[in-house]
Amino acid sequence: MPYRTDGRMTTKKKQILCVGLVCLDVINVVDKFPVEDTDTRCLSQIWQRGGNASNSCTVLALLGAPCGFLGSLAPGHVSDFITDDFESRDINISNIVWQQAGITPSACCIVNLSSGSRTVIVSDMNLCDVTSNDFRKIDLSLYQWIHWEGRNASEQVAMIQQVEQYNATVSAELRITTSVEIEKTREELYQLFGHGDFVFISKDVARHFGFNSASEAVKGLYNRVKPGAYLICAWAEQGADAMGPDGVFHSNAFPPEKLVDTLGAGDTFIAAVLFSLYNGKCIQESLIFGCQIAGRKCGIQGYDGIV
Ligand SMILES: Nc1ncnc2c1ncn2[C@@H]1O[C@H](COP(=O)(O)OP(=O)(O)OP(=O)(O)O)[C@@H](O)[C@H]1O
Ligand SMILES: *[C@@H]1O[C@H](CO)[C@@H](O)[C@H](O)[C@H]1NC(C)=O
Ligand SMILES: *[C@@H]1O[C@H](CO)[C@@H](O)[C@H](O)[C@H]1NC(C)=O
Ligand SMILES: *[C@@H]1O[C@H](CO)[C@@H](O)[C@H](O)[C@H]1NC(C)=O
Ligand SMILES: *[C@@H]1O[C@H](CO)[C@@H](O)[C@H](O)[C@H]1NC(C)=O
Ligand SMILES: CC(=O)N[C@H]1CO[C@H](CO)[C@@H](O)[C@@H]1O
Repeated sequence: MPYRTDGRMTTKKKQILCVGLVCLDVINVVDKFPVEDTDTRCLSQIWQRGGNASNSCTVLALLGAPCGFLGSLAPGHVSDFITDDFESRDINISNIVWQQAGITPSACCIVNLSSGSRTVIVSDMNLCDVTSNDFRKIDLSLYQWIHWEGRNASEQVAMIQQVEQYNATVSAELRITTSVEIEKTREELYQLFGHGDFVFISKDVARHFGFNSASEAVKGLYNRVKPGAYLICAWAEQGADAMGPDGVFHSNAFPPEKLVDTLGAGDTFIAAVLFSLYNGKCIQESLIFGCQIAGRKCGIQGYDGIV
């Protein structure tokens, strides 16, 4: 690979595409939870582009990877804010699917600074997800890696199968690596275990299957992934574990001096692991990098400052 001495590539690397949800998060920080039917002054109120795949794109872009987002939006003020924010971070949104019906999802979040509790109200998400037909329009030759946030799983499996077919028609170095995240404990999502070269699961999913640590979970669920794949599970302050054909791996967490904001720590972890693997690093090194960047994120508000 033609690296320059400053570590940058002389030839443009292909993009990483993240497929999933984008929404608006309106975050209100208060020093104590408001009483119903009263006016309260908040400590801060910020609009933030949210959604798991969307957050992972932010982190990939900050780390310096060319990346794109694929998801649905409905035209309007909320989507204007969202597309401006994507563009300000150099995230390629040329594949966004504009839906005629439904509204762009948004969430109103009240953070009680005294207790750290988060109360979230989510708007009715009647917006259609991206389908495998939408995916068919994408020029796969632009991508080196595609990541799916598990949502409309049967459609997503059909997308991954398109990638498989594409892989079969190109030479080895042009093939696309795939990864999936199974975050919610929904039966439908579990079909995603069998797809993807890298499968990320959450604590919730691990617990749902009766496992009480990341290491138990990756060992116990490894029989569900496809041959040769890696299964990865993050576990907040306990770090993260992985299992692959070459064994089991662990990284401790890297706690910040002061916990400031853990919202999106999981998305940061996934993005940092992908970034490291995308750059040819091994799984052990990538787990450590993921925990380092995610730990740094927990010490700051939002994402600016993780690199
Ligand atoms: N309290 C913490 N201290 C240190 N590191 C943390 C902490 N919480 C999360 N991390 C880091 O973030 C990674 C991802 O953690 P995990 O997915 O469990 O976070 P989460 O709290 O569920 O985040 P999210 O808000 O995205 O759901 C962990 O592997 C760890 O490296
Ligand atoms: C963004 O992605 C599209 C394909 O969806 C591609 O044609 C375009 O060149 C990309 N833009 C940049 C700046 O890389
Ligand atoms: C907010 O935090 C305060 C202080 O810890 C606590 O007394 C209160 O119950 C919390 N309110 C909610 C709704 O979590
Ligand atoms: C998920 O895909 C199915 C088709 O497989 C479709 O009927 C359904 O409406 C989709 N759900 C969403 C939320 O888009
Ligand atoms: C595409 O090819 C890569 C490289 O051989 C392989 O790792 C991956 O599993 C393939 N992806 C799919 C979806 O078949
Ligand atoms: C919209 C959505 O599914 N958001 C989820 C992103 O991931 C975190 C945990 O990592 C969940 O708590 C969110 O609900």
